[in-house]
This record gives sequence, C-alpha cells and structure tokens, in this order.
Amino acid sequence: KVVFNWEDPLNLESQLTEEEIAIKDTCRKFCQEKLFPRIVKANRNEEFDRGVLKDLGAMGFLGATIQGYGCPGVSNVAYGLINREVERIDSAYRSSVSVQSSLYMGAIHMFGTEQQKERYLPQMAKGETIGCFGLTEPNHGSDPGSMETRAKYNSASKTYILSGSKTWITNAPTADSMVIWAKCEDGKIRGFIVNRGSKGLETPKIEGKFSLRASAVGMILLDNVEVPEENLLPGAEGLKGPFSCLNNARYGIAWGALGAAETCLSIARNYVLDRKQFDRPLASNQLIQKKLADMVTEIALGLQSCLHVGRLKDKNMHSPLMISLLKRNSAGKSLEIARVARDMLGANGIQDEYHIIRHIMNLESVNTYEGTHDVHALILGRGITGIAAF
Ligand code: TGC
Ligand code: FAD
Repeated sequence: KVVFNWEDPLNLESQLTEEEIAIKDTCRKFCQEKLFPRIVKANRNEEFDRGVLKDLGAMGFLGATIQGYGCPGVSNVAYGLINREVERIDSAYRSSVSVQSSLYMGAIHMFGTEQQKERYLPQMAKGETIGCFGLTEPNHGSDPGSMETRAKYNSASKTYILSGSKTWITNAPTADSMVIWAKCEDGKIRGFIVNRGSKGLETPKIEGKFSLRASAVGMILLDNVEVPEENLLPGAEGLKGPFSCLNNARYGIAWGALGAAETCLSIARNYVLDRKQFDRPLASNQLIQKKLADMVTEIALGLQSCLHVGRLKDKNMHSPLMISLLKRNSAGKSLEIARVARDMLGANGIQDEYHIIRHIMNLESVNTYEGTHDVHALILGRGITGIAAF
C-alpha cells in the first residue's frame, strides 16, 4: 500500500536519479547544519557573510551545472534541488547561489573566451572570489533595453570606457568582479568584466533594506572606468546575452521559492498541531486543514512543473516562456503560502524566531527581481496573443 507523505505527496523522490538524490540529501544536511544556525542573527543584523559562499563552493554548489573549470557539471534538476535546499533556509543565500552560478559564472561560461573562463571560473566555483551581474539601472528596471550605461571603444589604448550607473545589484558591495551590461557605440548591448580596484568604480551599499537582509545589495557607479578589450565577453550581442543568463537563474528561483514555501508549510503544520484554542488543536479545524491542503497542493504541483522543465532543459527542449511561467508561478504562490502560514501562527508569526516573517519579507523581492510577477505575465501574454503589451 502506498502511504501518503505530506512532505512529498506526489513522490518527487521516485523521479530523481541516484545522483540527484545524493546531491539533494548532502545539500539538505549542509544547509540545515551550517546555514540554518546563522540565519536569524544574519537577517536581524543585516550581515552578509563571505564565508557562506566559501562553504557553498567547498561543497561544489556554485556553478554546479558547468562542466570543467573546477565545476561538477550536474544536471539542471540537481541545480534546482540545490536552490530548493538553500532557499529552505533563506532566499538571500539562494540569491548568492543564483548570482554567482547563473548570472556571473553563467555569463562567462556562455559568452567568454577560453582565457576568461580559465581565469575567473575556478576561483568563483570555490567561492574564493565573488561575482555580481549589473543589468538594472536607476531609470530602467523592467525595461533594460533602454539602459543608459555606455561603453566607448578607444582604439589607441585598446580599452573600453564605461560610464553609467547600475542599481539593486546583489553582491555589488563585496564583489571582486562584475559582469556589466552596457550599450556600445553601434547601439548593441554587450557584457564586460569589470574588476574591483578599477579607477572610477564605486559600489555603495543600499541601506534600509527589509528583505534579503543577509545579502549585500548595492549600486555600481561607473565614472569613465577603463577596461581592457580582453574583458569584453565576445559571445554576447544584444539583450539575448543577459536574458540567456536570466533564463538559468529564473529556473533556479522557481525551485528555490518553493523551498521557502515548504519551510513555511512545515512550521505552520507543527504549530497548529501543538497550539490549542477552544480546548482543541488548531489543526482540528476545517479552515486550518483547508489552508494546509492548499499549500501542499500548490507546492507539489509547482515542484512537478520545475522537475518537468528541468528534464526538458537537460535535453535542450525548453523555452524561455516555460521558465517565465515557472518563475512567476513559484514566486507568487510561495509568497501567498508564506502569508497564509504567517496568519496561522497568529502573533508569533511576526517574530523572527519562527522564521515565516523573514521568508515573507524575502519573497517580496523574489517576486520582483529577475522580472516582476506582472512582467512575466506580459511575457506570457505576448506568447499567447502575439501582442507585446509592454
Ligand atoms: P525583446 O524584444 O523581447 O527581446 C530582445 C532580444 O532578447 C531576446 N530575448 C531572449 N533571449 C533569451 N532568453 C530570453 N528569456 C529572452 N527574452 C528575450 C529576444 O529574442 C531578442 O533577441 P533579438 O536577437 O531579436 O534581438 O526585448 P524587450 O526589450 O521588449 O524585453 C521586454 C521584457 C519584458 C521581455 C524584458 O525586458 C524583461 O524580461 N524584463 C525584466 C527585466 C529583468 O528580468 N531583469 C533582471 C535583472 S537581474 C536580477 O534581477 C538579478 S536578481 C539576483 C538574485 O537572484 O539575487
Ligand atoms: P519597475 O520596472 O519600475 O516596475 C515597477 C512596477 O511596475 C512593477 O510592479 C512592475 O511589474 C510594473 N510594470 C513595469 N512595466 C510595466 C508594464 N509595461 N505594464 C504593467 N506593469 C509594469 N538587478 C540586476 O541587474 N542585478 C541584480 O543582481 C539584482 N538584484 C536585485 C536584488 C534585489 C533584492 C532586488 C529587489 C532587485 C534586484 N535587481 C537586480 C533588480 C530587479 O531585477 C528589478 O527590481 C526588477 O527587474 C524590476 O525593476 P524595477 O525595480 O525598476 O521596477
């Protein structure tokens, strides 16, 4: 007889390979033992810890899908499972994985020269150096195609001069190296590797952030920063450069956000089983049970769709629209699940020792970055109707 397991109601485990199960279990143990004990304090005090990236790197969780350059070359499903385990603890830690793996390392791996890959990827895989990805600007968030950052070629010095500003950049204040997207004189967007220490480069931290408090987010100010021509990523031309990196990061977020929702579900379930009102456990009320049933259903269906697209991705049979559908669904539903879970804990739900309020605050960002919930609706709307509404 098949026993119903509320933590894995559709038996996702049975659809994973032995290697994927081993990666998931190792990652879960690592996250619960090494990351969980740090997070309440890190979030409360707004502390970003470089040691987290080193620890993740030592475990082989950075740039995990890349073959070679010190990376293990695991499946896209395994990458998703890593994101899910890390985000069970906190979206800020998963953000570090997304930015380092999919956005920074992904850009260099997909579009860089052999020399760039050999120089940057192995250190980034170990978490010894930190990368970031500068696309968003103060005046251009959902519409990066209108960016104002410019790159001008100087043939005498064989350098590009970058000027402009980027904002809301994860890891910017601590990054050793940055992938910056800028418009060249021919009007085409290209990617450049800009290293810390470059003259004219500043990366102020954005203060007063009440979401993803365990990650450092900042601006990148480029005042005629000179970069050698060998820092151009030669394989990327036009917006499809940054968007190709975003496809991979958005796919990982789709798994990750559901990990945060699973944590909220589990805390809420334990709470309503323990807590008595009107002389009986909260869990014995129909309203409470319906909420749990809705959460379990959305998480299970969401994970199945992530698994499905992950398998298609491994065969290169996915499309960016599938990923928009997943990212929008997972981020939006996980935020809703976290809010319902918070409500089930009453007043205790707003206290950080119970974790759910932290996940809600984080998921607000997750629902906004890498394309807002509504922008992904518009991407899907264009796919459905053929009409761009943005
Ligand atoms: P559009 O005309 O649609 O496309 C321009 C060119 O790009 C190609 N393209 C894609 N290629 C690969 N993958 C995708 N997903 C692609 N989407 C578009 C497209 O084929 C075209 O190529 P070509 O050769 O014809 O030139 O461009 P648009 O300007 O109309 O775009 C509109 C829209 C809404 C799709 C787009 O701008 C968008 O996605 N906006 C959202 C912005 C966004 O996601 N920003 C993310 C910043 S990074 C971040 O948030 C990191 S958070 C980090 C963390 O996890 O902590
Ligand atoms: P806007 O584009 O100004 O949108 C504001 C509102 O208007 C949203 O609700 C949006 O859905 C809506 N809207 C926009 N256009 C339309 C339209 N045509 N029709 C209907 N509604 C519309 N960026 C990076 O490049 N790198 C990073 O590492 C990075 N990290 C981030 C970390 C955090 C914590 C956060 C919060 C953001 C980060 N971002 C990063 C930026 C992120 O990608 C942008 O915030 C996001 O793309 C939205 O842009 P915006 O904030 O300028 O909002």
